[in-house]
Amino acid sequence: MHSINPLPYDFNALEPFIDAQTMSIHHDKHHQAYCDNLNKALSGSGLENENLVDLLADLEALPAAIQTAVRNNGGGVYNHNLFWEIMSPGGGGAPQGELAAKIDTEFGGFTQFKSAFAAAALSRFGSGWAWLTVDENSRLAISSTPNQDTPLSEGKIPILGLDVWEHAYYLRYQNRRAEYIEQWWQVVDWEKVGANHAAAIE
Ligand code: MN3
Repeated sequence: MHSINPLPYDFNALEPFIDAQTMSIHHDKHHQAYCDNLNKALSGSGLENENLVDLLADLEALPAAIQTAVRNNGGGVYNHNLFWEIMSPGGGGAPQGELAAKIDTEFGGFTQFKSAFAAAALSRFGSGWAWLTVDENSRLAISSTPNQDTPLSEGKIPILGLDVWEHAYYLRYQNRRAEYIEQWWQVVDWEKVGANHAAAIE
């Protein structure tokens, strides 16, 4: 049985950038529903206790009948676990150390990185995610996926992700996705993203 990680802070901890009601519905209803549906899909498959990362990394190895359900709901479980962790009430600021140096080298600076990431998040049509990933050669890349697709299924490790489904921002920002993205930087926990980066390049 899979379960979702508890939020590492209170529902209202990311106010005013992300409101408490959005966090509550997003974590307790949306995220929990992905998990319930993942468990339902895996039930009876013999894969109930497989590691989620392993399942998502090789979707084509799964029985055809559950591929789509695992892709959507397993992705939903994994993506949101990451999302809660890379935010914090003490977030904002800029990356430090090795990750900062790499962002400078690969994107030309933190400002340029943020613009490119925001463009990926803004141009995702409909529901999906924007990502900062690490590939097998330890290189960083910005990308975007539809629905709950995860970079794990493309052989990349996500270290930062932004949920741009309307359920992530509609109560506070309505149709103003650009404003949500701009405000979201204030809650990004760069220390955690740096730790994700360090783990990904090990
Ligand atoms: Mn979501």
